[in-house]
Amino acid sequence: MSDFLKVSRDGDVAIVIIDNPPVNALSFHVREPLMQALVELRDDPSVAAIVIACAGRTFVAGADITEFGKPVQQPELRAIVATLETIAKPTIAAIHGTALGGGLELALGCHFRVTDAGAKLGLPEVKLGLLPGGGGTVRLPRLVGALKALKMIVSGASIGAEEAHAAGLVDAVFEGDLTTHAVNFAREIARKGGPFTPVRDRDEGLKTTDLAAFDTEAADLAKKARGLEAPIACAQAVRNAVTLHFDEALAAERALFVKLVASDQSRAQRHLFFAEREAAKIPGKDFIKRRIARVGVIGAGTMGGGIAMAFANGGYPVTLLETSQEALRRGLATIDKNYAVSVTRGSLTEDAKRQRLARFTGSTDYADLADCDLIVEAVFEDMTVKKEVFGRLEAAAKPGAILATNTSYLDINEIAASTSRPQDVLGLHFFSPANVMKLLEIVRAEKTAPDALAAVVDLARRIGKVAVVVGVCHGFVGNRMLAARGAESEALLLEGATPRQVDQAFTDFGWPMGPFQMGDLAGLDIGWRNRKARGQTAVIADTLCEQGRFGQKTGRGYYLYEAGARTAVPDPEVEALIRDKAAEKGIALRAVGAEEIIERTLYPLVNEGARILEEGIAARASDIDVVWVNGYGFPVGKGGPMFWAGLEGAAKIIERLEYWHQRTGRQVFKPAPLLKRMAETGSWEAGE
Ligand code: T1G
Repeated sequence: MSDFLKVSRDGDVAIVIIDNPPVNALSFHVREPLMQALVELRDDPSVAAIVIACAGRTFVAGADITEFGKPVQQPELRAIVATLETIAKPTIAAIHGTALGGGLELALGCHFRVTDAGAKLGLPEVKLGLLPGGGGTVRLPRLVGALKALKMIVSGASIGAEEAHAAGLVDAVFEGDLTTHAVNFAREIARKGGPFTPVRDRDEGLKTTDLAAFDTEAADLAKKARGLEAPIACAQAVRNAVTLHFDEALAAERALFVKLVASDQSRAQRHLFFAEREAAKIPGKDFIKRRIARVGVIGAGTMGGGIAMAFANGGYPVTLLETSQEALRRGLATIDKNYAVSVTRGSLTEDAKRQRLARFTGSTDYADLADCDLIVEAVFEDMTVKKEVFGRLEAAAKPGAILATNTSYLDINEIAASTSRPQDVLGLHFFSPANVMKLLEIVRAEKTAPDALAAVVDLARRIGKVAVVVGVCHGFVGNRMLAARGAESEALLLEGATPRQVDQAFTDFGWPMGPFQMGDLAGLDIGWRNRKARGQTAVIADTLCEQGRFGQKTGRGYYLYEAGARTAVPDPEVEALIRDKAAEKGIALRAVGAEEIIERTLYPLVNEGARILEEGIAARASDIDVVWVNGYGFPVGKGGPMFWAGLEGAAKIIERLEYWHQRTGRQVFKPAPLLKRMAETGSWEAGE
């Protein structure tokens, strides 16, 4: 036996319990005793059936991701599954919590799978830049059919117990004590007698395959891969399950897995998996997090309404405060409409909509915030207005309530200092639409209390947000770096790049869209208002706004948008405007290539990230990657700007930054000292 695996007996049924907290990953110290136990139980004539279950909160959540990139230690999962399929007596996987990746593949090595009602099953390897490497691509289609397997494996999405049962992946779903049910199921199966067919020899799911329909679906999925290799490999492996003999398909899966696991894309996506979890950890001693049971939101506009929905969607009662009944009515009507759209789209049931709406209480009286544990203001982005709100808040909010501002740019230390309770003040920078976007920048002000910070970090995870703790500076991490990325936008246009060429360079890099298309989507008037407030100008963007060209919402911005459509069509008028402005400035137009576009946008992005790290605004380089992947669409296959800098080569980035700095004199190109140290040490961590 081992500390990570126990075998017990219930009569002639053997029960193998894996116990490897926190998620029962199939680490080497689990695989070794598991293999040994399976061989012994297989050869033990007193054992009529074998149940594999897990202790703790979940069934096996996959291979141990921390082992990738290190020498493989036998036995591998594949060998364990192959051994399982040499067992003639019935083998049953008893699944609670999640059976993911290698965990589901282990279960697919069993003759039967039984679950409790809350179980979720999936093969999410594609999210790590991988494919199921333990036989999942060849066994899953045999049970659920090639098309469903294709969708599950390429999306990495899990399915619930009932859906899995209906699809033939699960043989029974039990209420109550799962292990007891599993043992009874095993005993009954054994009593009825075999032979028991291993999944590898079952093909009911393959017989119904329409290969043409499969290829059509696979082609559609490939279009969404945006340069990622894993989704393509996943589809190929599932297709092999249909067209090749089992062993050939299994060997092909292995070859594809070995290639992917060594790829930069998978290293990048595995980096992000752990980076997201690190970002939510607050250094320092353990403290008792403040309790948050009820949330108040001030302002029911676009941001306030979205923030209120984010909390209601996470199960929290929300008091939504506005200045008038009419403003409150409008805000609540928008929320109701948003939920109605989700119901129409099928992503929300009517019942869930009712439950969520029931969590809202509207008010125009600050006194109604007195029972809130967290209050988030999302009022007009103006310091005077914010201070007025906090002045009223500190009187209305109960002692210990956390007072959060959703400001994107304003100085939160100044807001906190305007109150008598700065220890309760912090920033919750949501990204619009706040009920959809995953990223939440949690801004720690100078005097923010650790127990308040820990409470909102914990709350963020509970409402499905990806939390990153950042420090106070103009634009915090994301928007400050966004400014650096866009600093050369106008210069690139005036020197000869068209909006389409710049955007194409970005989409070829793997971004969902480029900066000009993004500007048209968000609305060019937002940036215009910010520039005017700060006394800044941008000759092309300002001129477009002066002409009422705000982007999609006005049908034209940098691009033209046919009535109501979202397709960006290059606009000759804009290109003529750019040429005219360049001529006015005496700038000779020239061809600007994609490489130059990337050097003048993404290298400054990395450089500003290095400055942010130097200043301690972000605690880790990986936190910056989490911000950019979850808040701005940085391609996951490149791991975020700071991880990508390692792939690109810090020395090369410095060399090009120095070239552009010398050529333009602009500060955005002046290499940060930490970037130079990264080039020397290969690490962003100070002192490494
Ligand atoms: N390996 C190693 N550590 C893991 C892990 C894993 N598979 N899954 C989670 N952890 C750690 C995680 O880093 C965190 O550590 C702690 O467990 C709690 O996780 C051969 C090749 C299961 C839904 O992709 O989706 O199998 O921060 O904070 O929110 O074909 O963890 O506490 O130190 O996420 O309750 C495929 C990944 C692997 C599933 C639970 N499996 N995990 O969520 O907790 S590749 C996956 C998750 C594979 C085979 C292939 C989630 C969860 P720490 P958590 P959670």
